[in-house]
Amino acid sequence: MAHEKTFAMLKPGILQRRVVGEIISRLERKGLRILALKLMNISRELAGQHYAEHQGKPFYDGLVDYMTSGPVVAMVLSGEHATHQLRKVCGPTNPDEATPGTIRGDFSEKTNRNVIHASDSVESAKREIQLFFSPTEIIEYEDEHAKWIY
Ligand code: 3AN
Repeated sequence: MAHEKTFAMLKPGILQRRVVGEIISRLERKGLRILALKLMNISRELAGQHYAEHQGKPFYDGLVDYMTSGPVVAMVLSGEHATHQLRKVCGPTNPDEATPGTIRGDFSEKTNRNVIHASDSVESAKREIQLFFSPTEIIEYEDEHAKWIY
């Protein structure tokens, strides 16, 4: 089994909309397991590191303004092919293309407010997890239910 860790972040506004529990439920229902979870206010520096690949793009400044505009919910998830599974549950970057039933399809209207971040590869997940969490914040534990999911 290719078990791996991945990174997700519910973006600003999510607490005010009171849909954090509903979205996390969808991730759990898919079989993803929470290993770390926290509320954070992101600094501009951290937002810049996280979105380094987008520096210089027309939407970059607005993206950093938005990501630092209120608390986010950051998490480390694990599961078989967790990065791919998480991306599928989220749906495409542009909510216009996200089908109903996906998180972005159900909870968002615009690309610049697409509700959730999900790592796009195993390598990105490793980098992002290290940016947002210290090793002691990631909790490994027995999972007696895994045999019913995998
Ligand atoms: P994803 O989050 O699906 O991996 P990326 O990495 O291409 O997508 O984009 C990162 C974030 O930048 C998106 N979640 C979105 O908030 C914002 N973004 C990407 N493309 C655009 C765009 N064309 N206009 C506005 N915001 C964008």
